[in-house]
Amino acid sequence: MEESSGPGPIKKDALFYGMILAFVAFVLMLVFLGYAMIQSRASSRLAAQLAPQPATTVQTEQWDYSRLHVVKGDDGAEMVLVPAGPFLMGSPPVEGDQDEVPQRGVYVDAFWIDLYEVTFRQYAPFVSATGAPKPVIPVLQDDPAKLMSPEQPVVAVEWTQARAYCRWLEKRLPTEAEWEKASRGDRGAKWPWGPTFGPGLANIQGEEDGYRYTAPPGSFPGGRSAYGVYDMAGNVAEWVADWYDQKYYLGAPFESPTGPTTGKHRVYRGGSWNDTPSDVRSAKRFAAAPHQTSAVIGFRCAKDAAPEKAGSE
Ligand SMILES: [Ca+2]
Repeated sequence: MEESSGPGPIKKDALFYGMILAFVAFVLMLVFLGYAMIQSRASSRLAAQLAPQPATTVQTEQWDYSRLHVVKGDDGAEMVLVPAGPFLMGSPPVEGDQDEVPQRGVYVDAFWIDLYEVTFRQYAPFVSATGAPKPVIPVLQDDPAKLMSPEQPVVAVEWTQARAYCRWLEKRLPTEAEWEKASRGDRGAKWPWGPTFGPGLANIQGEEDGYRYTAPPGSFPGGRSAYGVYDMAGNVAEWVADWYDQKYYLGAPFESPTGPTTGKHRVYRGGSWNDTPSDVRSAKRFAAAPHQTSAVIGFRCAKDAAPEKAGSE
């Protein structure tokens, strides 16, 4: 290359073409840079599409369990305190069934509730001590023994016997409102863990979750409720204290409702190992005759928490 700067003997043409060349090179560089940017964006988009999708469609609330108040009773069952206060009960019309409307704010006094569903192992001493009938699964197109090992949740218990079991332990069945609050927290979450259903959060219909029938309570830690309660969705549906009335929410009290004073059916909640995601929603209501027994219905117990004692037990 010849000297390219300064006036002098260089021909004007050479200077002119040199400038043109430099300009063209500059433009080419810009074009190349632009192309490279577009390419890299496209490839990163492609990479994002091809990357395995983590369960981003399932929203869970990441509940904070650091301040849970859990005690273990004489029966060995852990109970958690659900503090007094309001929660959203029922569903907006588009989200749930007719018996779940209207959705409303309901105040519930503080109460304790079992962290886990009652198991066959826990239920057996009650049968021995009181002469209560042994659970017998009425209908199952398989060997009932598959549901009846000691670590599995007890099923095939009449409502009356479930209540008697809780009373035997100086507890009681939770009310329908208490049960729903313990399951969905105070902000009306659709499922115990949050607003969308996802795999691995509850034992429902099908074996994809690892269980054809019941799972030992506590097998789905990702599906705990805001109060740390296990298996409120699926596994076994659970008897609660209230009589069932399809229209109860239309006129029910807003403070610690205890259900209609009479009825034909008792409420059970939570859905079971034989239900769909929609039927294991926290607001979903089921009803059955109190003497009915079923391979899908079990229960857990609750207990009053006197306000002055709530922090000291
Ligand atoms: Ca299942």
